[in-house]
Amino acid sequence: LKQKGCVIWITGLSGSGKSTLACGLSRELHALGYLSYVLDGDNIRHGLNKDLSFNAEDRAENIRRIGEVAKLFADAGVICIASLISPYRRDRDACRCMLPDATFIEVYLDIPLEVCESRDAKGLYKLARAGKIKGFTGVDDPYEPPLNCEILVRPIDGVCPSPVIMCKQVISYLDEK
Ligand code: GGZ
Repeated sequence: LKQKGCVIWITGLSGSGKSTLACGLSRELHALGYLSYVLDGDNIRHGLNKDLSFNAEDRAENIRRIGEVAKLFADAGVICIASLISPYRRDRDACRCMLPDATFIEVYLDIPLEVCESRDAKGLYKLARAGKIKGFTGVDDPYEPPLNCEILVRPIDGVCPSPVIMCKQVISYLDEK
């Protein structure tokens, strides 16, 4: 392999575009000849992590397990893309600490709640507002933004970056490194 393994950790609210970015990045990396693998919180909760709920303790465990698996991929030389809300700073930082220096690249999708909520692809925000889902991140559960992420993705002049622009931003960071 002509690549070094690393973890690209994408954090942000539901509807911020994490899965779309992860998928786009994986395609783009493939086109450039790099091997990557996506670990998506929502998918993994159907298999490996199907025993976990959304309370703080189970979210921490979800993040810990995905961090451990991501580390294995990175050890094997793969660019592992983890996309999960991972709302607690402490849990994300614990994953960072498991990895060699400069191999944990935290990408924060800083997309306003109103925008995420207006997308509401699965109607989950609507259910959360109606009280039918309790403890929904951003509605009645916390989200702690990173203090020192490697890549910050945010609207420019009120315009949210498209998936293609987000992808370019991450790829150009990787290029520089
Ligand atoms: C947040 C929830 C919840 C609650 C179900 N809070 O946008 P989605 O739908 O497709 O992805 C979200 C997914 C979040 O799983 P993660 O593993 O990424 O979360 S964490 O990192 O916090 O463990 C959302 C759906 O599950 N979902 N209930 N209460 N998101």
